[in-house]
This record gives sequence, C-alpha cells and structure tokens, in this order.
Amino acid sequence: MAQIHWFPGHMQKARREVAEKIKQVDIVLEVVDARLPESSRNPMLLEMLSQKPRISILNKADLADKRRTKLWLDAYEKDDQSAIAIDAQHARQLKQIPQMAEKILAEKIARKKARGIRNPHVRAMCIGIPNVGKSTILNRLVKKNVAVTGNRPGVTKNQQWLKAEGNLELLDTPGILWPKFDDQIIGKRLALTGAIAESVFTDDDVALWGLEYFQANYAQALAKLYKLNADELALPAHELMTHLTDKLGFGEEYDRMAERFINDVRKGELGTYTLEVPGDKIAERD
Ligand SMILES: Nc1nc2c(ncn2[C@@H]2O[C@H](COP(=O)(O)OP(=O)(O)O)[C@@H](O)[C@H]2O)c(=O)[nH]1
Ligand SMILES: [Mg+2]
Repeated sequence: MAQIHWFPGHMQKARREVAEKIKQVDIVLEVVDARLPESSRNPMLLEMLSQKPRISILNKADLADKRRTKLWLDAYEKDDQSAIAIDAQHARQLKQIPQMAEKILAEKIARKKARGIRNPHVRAMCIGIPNVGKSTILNRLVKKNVAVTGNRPGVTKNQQWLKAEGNLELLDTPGILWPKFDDQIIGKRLALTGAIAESVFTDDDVALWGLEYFQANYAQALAKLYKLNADELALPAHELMTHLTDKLGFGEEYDRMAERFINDVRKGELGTYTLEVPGDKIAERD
C-alpha cells in the first residue's frame, strides 16, 4: 500500500491545496473508515471547512460492526450532521449521496433557480486520509468519467469537474489529508486496519493492543478463529499472545504471531469489527 510520509512541509502543502479546492465546492464529502469513524478523520478538516456543509461518508461499512455503525449514524444524526454508511464496492449504495447533497443545498439551489439558472449544478469533492476509499467512491459516483467541458469557471487544464447523478459534479481528484497520528491509541487503531504503516509502531505493539481490544469487545470471534476456551480468553493480552504463538506453531517467534494476528484482523478472519464507539475517549496516551 502506498504510504504518504507526512512531514510538516507536506502537511502545509496538502492543507493549502485542499483549502483552495474547498472554496470551489458547494459541499464536501468527508470520507472516513466505518471501522474507526473518528480516528480516521483529519484533525483539521472541520476548521478548514469554515461552515461549508459536508456529508460524512462512513465507507467500508461491509467490514465494520453493523450494530456499532448504527450507533455512529445515530450520533451523527443527534449532531444534525448528515452521514451515510456505505460499501463503495457496491454502486447501488452510493445512490443516496447526490440526493442527500441536493437536500442539504435545497435553499441554495432554489435561490439559483430564482435567478433564472435552469439546472443549477451542485459541486462536491471527496476529502479524507489515504486509503479510506476516496477514489473508489469518486469513480463510482461519476458516470463514465464524463468531464464537464466548456467555457465555465473552474474548468481548467489541471482540474476537471466530472458529471455524477442528477446535477452533481465532482472534482476529478480527491483531497488527501493526513491522519491523526499524534495519539498512541488512534495510531494503533489506524495501524491495525492498515490505514497507516505499522512502521510507525512495531507489529508487536499494534497486535498486543488489538488482541486486548478484541478480548474485551469481540471475544467470541477470537474463540472461534483460534479455538480458545474461556480460561484462555481471560488471560492478560501479553500472555494470550505468548500462548497463541505456541498454539499456532510459531515456537517462540512472537513477531510472527503478531503479524499473523494483524493479517487475520485485516483480512476479516475475525469477522466485522469497529474499533471505537461514539463517546470513546479519543485521546488516551500510554
Ligand atoms: N471492503 C471494502 N474495501 C473498499 C471499500 N472502498 C474502498 N475499498 C478498498 O480500499 C482500498 C483503498 O481504496 P481507495 O479508493 O484507493 O482509497 P483512497 O486512498 O482514499 O483513494 C482499495 O483496495 C479499495 O478497493 C469498501 O467500501 N469496502
Ligand atoms: Mg486515491
């Protein structure tokens, strides 16, 4: 997976570019990973939006814990924030996005119509951290990559608007921003799902944190995959890791077990899961 190295200079550049693009859209599609909707948000986007409306897209919902996805959607609704959970691999599920955008922008559209614009377009762009599915969503939303052409402002050589459903037009490139990697727990959530390179942490740290999380939240999935009984499941995470290393035939090579566990989580061998619930303490330093 391509990893972007976010040095302060790169962040500044990304921020400038995205801020410039945001000015040109009516609405922002903020793409996050449904398995960690809060941790996979860019820490500065809200500030950069400065009141511009957004739809939060909880993508990869097929990999997430459905019950928890519902909790997240309820929490967004309580905050009066439009949100939708989708699996971008299924185009059908994206159909609601243009409708949601038109509904949110109804007043603006009505004003334009009142000024005599017959089919006012709605301009949007996808923004998010790497690997959340921005390009997949963009490609699914646009019809056959039909670019908007003609003598209109914003149609430049470098950047194009692509026609989507209804009057929606999407900027041809998504806005890429950095994740919140300054917090240990957030970093581990991101690393476990593969959103950031493990090299930020060791496999060991990520796996141990993940194993403990699964013991507390998805014990049955662990029991099933690794054939564990209640006593084994109740072991402290580091003891369970040692135990699994031996049980799965890795001898004393804990690193290999750590890697195996991380891969099992990522491949969905442990089923669907979500690594945070609304109201979870976000900043937790160890
Ligand atoms: N399971 C699942 N995989 C997805 C989904 N959306 C995107 N992906 C995969 O996630 C990876 C990253 O997607 P991409 O669109 O390149 O992310 P971007 O970096 O945000 O543009 C790719 O392997 C996609 O096939 C989804 O809803 N469900
Ligand atoms: Mg992309």
